[in-house]
Amino acid sequence: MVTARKAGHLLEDPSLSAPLREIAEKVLNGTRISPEEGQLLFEEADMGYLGTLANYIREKRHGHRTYFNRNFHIEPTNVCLYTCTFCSYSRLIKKRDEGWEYSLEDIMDIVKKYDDEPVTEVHIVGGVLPQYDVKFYSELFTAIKKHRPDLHVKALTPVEYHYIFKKDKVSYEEGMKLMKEAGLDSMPGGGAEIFHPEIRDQIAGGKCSGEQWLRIHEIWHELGGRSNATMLYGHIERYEHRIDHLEKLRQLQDKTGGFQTFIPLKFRNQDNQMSHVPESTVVEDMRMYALSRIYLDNFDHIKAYWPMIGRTTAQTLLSFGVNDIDGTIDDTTKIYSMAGSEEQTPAMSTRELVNLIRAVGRQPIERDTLYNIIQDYTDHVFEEDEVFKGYVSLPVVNK
Ligand code: V47
Ligand code: SF4
Repeated sequence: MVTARKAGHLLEDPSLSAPLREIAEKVLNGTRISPEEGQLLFEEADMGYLGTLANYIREKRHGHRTYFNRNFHIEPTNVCLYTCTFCSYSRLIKKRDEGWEYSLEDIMDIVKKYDDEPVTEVHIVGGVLPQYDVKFYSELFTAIKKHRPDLHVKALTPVEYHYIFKKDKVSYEEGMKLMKEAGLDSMPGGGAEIFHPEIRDQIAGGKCSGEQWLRIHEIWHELGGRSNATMLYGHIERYEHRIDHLEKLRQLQDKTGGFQTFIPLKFRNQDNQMSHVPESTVVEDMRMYALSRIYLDNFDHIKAYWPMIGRTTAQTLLSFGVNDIDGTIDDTTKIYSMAGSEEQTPAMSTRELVNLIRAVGRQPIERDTLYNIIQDYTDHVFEEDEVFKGYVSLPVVNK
């Protein structure tokens, strides 16, 4: 455990500048840091300093507890109207024959493949196309809930919601209410990218703005829903844009309390329009995660999404503010493998996830999407023949 005394050693470091000492004191006292102080941390604080403070907060909040869940993804299509420059996954409409477009029945077939598996969540997200409208998603969520009421539907982002509500001429408020009634349980954190228009217009032009992203989450929170938040970092943004993004999330969280988890997403540069932009170093990744933990004092959880960042970095991040590493995934997402992640076939059994967490001295806890504890694996002994797969193999449907 990093106790206050151990973290307090930072303050005894004679080489520490006065402003960094002041910030460390604030963090150790549980006082919120300002955007200017956040900017200073990005510019001047080294990995050791940030890691010590972030780990102090992590252990104060969660001890060694490290959460994961058993989930699978469904990506209804990889054809998309938009042309985000960081996206390796989407195919333009004119090349739609290179991609896939699932029907409602195709998607239900995938859901049914998991009938005998102990998964608790389906994460649905993909490209934006006109046939996937309010009616389609309402019918889909209703069908999933009818088939398996206890499966948590974590689906779509403000990118899709903004598009379908506008197309079908319903307000955000009416639209989110319809989704809730149809069976939507929570919203994942995607589509946030970088809120600041100076960057957003260059990398994600045409899709919902930062303000619209935040407004849709706000409305969802007002309806009693929970959601996650992300930030795509390490491309053409500057530190001030990262702080602007974190600050807007912190302000909305003060207002609604509806965010559960923040997930920094490292830009991966394979096969996209920004392939010439070098990826951030692992040291920069460590700093980014630690800074998120320090800055977002009103977020309960910081997640390292292992299919994107890789298993070994995810393990290391458990000492840099992270207390969640997402789930078994079951090779059901292509977003990161197509963008050059180390994880080309992202799937882990429960046993593998548990061992990954244990190997770095942390306590593996299986949670559901809303962080209710399903099982504490700290002292669990796996039987030789115990198969906690939580995943099945799926054929690639290519239409
Ligand atoms: O919005 C796309 C990102 C996001 C690349 O809420 C890329 O639990 C890096 O949000 N390099 C979608 N990132 C995924 C997402 C997510 C994933 C896991 C869990 C949760 C959650 C949310 O993926 C997109 C975009 O920011 N992305 N391409 C890329 N080349
Ligand atoms: Fe479409 Fe999403 Fe890719 Fe942008 S990131 S092109 S919205 S699939």
